[in-house]
Amino acid sequence: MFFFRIIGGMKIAIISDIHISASLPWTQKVWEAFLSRVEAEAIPLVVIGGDLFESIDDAHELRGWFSRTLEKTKISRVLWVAGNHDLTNPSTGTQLYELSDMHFGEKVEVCLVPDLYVEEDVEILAYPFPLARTEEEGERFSPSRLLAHFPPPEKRRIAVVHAGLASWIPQMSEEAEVVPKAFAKMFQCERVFMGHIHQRKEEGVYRTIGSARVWRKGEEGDHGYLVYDTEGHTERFEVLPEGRVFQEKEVFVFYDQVEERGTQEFASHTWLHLDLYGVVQSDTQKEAIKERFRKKYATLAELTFDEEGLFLSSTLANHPIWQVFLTKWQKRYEMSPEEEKPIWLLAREMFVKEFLKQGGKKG
Ligand SMILES: [Mn+2]
Repeated sequence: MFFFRIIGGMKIAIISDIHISASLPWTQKVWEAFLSRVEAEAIPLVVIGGDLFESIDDAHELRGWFSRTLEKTKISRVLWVAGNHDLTNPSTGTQLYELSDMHFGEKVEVCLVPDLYVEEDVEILAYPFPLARTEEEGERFSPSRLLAHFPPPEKRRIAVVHAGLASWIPQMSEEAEVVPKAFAKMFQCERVFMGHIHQRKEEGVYRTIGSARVWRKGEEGDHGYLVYDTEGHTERFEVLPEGRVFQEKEVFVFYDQVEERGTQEFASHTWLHLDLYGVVQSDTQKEAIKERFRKKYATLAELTFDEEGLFLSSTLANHPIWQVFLTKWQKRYEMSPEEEKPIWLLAREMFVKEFLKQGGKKG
């Protein structure tokens, strides 16, 4: 006997904090890579947990491209819960457009104020970034006021919000940009997916989606999106390699010598940040060292430097401690047998590091 099993439930792809920027074409590729994966899995619904764009200006400039990327796919709907970057331009502080005036194609629904979306087998409570210019606007985001607006759930309810959770932020009153810890209970949500926080966390029914791509220095770990299954009430994380991986590494520089510890093998999607510290003879020498690294890591997605710990020898060479140490060190190093040389190199590095930490000032 054969049974025809009707597979219930549906999958929802939840992505957040992509920060697509017109000036960074690779960020547009992250979105395109995401869409092709979602389509390959035949997921019909995409929910964006905010900060789809880096700013409202990027949203304005890229809206045509954005709607075209969706037209080509079989994805039927995109629910976009607005984030602070979508609504404003945080870097300039000025704003020429309103998100509500823009169109992103037939498939996209932009959610600007808290709302409830009832799907076939799940309810999605969308809570965008609580941008309020007036007290009246603020009221629309007040969780206690909102309670009266939403009927009790008739099916499993989840939430997608662009805000932090009060309990994650020490000494924070439960105000703007933050939802109270009781949010899930108040609205009877069985899962709350949160954008805005660029790392992945889990606390009770709360999950952060994490940034879909490395947005700034220090965003370590994998970047990607979640696939939520309404039937099993489970979610899984999918890595988006195009969203890059951030790696940071210290490199000791002593004139034209560089000492790089740890791995020198990186995936091509890596953003490698090198912390250069030590001494160089001149700015020309510094540039030459950076150029060497640029060649060495030419295949990586991005290479950046921190040079704050890299000093010109002229600023240190006249210091008596520096002179004593280095003259003696040079002699000992040259006299020492080969197998002891690494120890001497380490001693020099430790001295330079300690000396530079004090700015070469203390006697
Ligand atoms: Mn963000």
